[in-house]
Amino acid sequence: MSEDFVEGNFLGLPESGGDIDVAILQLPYELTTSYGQGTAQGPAACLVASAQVELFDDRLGENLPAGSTFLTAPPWDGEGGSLAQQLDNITSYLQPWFQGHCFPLALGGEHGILPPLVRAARQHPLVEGDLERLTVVQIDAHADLREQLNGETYSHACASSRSLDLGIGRLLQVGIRAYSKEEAELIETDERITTFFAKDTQSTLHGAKHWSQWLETLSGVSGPVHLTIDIDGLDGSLVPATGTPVPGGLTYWQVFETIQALFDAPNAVVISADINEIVPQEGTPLTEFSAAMIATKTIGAHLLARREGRWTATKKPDSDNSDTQASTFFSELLADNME
Ligand SMILES: [Mn+2]
Repeated sequence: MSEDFVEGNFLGLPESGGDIDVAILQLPYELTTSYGQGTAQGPAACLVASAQVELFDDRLGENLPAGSTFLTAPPWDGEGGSLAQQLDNITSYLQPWFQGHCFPLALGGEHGILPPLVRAARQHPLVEGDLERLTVVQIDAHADLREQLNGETYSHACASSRSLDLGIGRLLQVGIRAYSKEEAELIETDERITTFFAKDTQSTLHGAKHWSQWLETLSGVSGPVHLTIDIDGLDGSLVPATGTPVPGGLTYWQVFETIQALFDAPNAVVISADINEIVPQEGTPLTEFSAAMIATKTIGAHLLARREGRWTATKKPDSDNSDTQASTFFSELLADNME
C-alpha cells in the first residue's frame, strides 16, 4: 500500500487534479434483482476490495495510475420516485463522463443499469447520436434478452433487450448458459446478436476452438464499444455472492483474455465499461475482489490502448452536443408505453 493511499478511492489512488483520464462511477442501483440481494452495496464493497489489488500492470510494465489521473466520483444518489425517474437520474449522473474526454468505468448495482449507460453513450462524440454505431460486448451467464420478467420490462433480465430497443447496432455475448426459449429464438433471428454459449466455449472437448473464435470475433470489432461485465458470467465459484451465481461459467483468465482482445482490437474504440451485479458477502471478499481485479484489468487495458493510439481523448466540440432530452428520456418513454 503506497503512503498516499486514499481510503474509499478506487485502488486507494489520490486525485492529482487536472484533466480526469479515468472516472470510476458508482451505481448502487437495485430495483429488480430477482433472487439475491445486496447489489446496492456492491460498488462500495468493490472499492474497499480494490485496496488489496496489486497496482502493477504487467502489460503496461508499470504501476497504476501509470501517469494518468483517476477520479473516484461520488456515488449516484439513488434518487427518483419511480423506476423511470431512477433510470433518468442514472443517465444524468453518467452524462458528464460520456463526452469523450475520459474513460468512464461504472460499478453496479444490478444489470438494469445497462439501458441508462447505453443512453448516456449516445452523446459520445464517436457515437454522434446514432446508437447504431455502438457495439455492446456482454459477459454474462444470462442472455438478458427477455421481453419482461414478472411484468417488469426494465428488469435486469431485460437489460440487453432494452439496449437493442434503444437502437444499438451490434450485441456480442459470451458466457451465456441460462436463457429461455424466447431468448434462444431472439438470438437465432435478430441479426444484431452474436452469442457464444458457455456450453461451447467451456466444452472440455471443443472449447479451445470456440474460444479462439470468440477472441477473433472481438479482434474484428470496429467502431465505438461499450463493455458490460455481469460478474455472474464468471463461474459461480469465483463470484459466490452475486445475485444469481451460475455454475459452468468463464474462468478468470477467459475474462482477462476477453478484455485484452477487445481493447487490443485495431479498429475498435472501447469508450466505456461497467461491471455489475457485485454483491458483498460476509466472511469472504471473493466476489467483490474478483470484480475489483477485473476493473483494474479493464483500466490497464484502456491505458495501453491510449498509449498505443487506439484511444484518443475527443474534445467536446464547440457546438454543445450534450443530449438535453436524456434527463427525461425514460420517463417519457414509459409514460408513452402506458397510454
Ligand atoms: Mn446480466
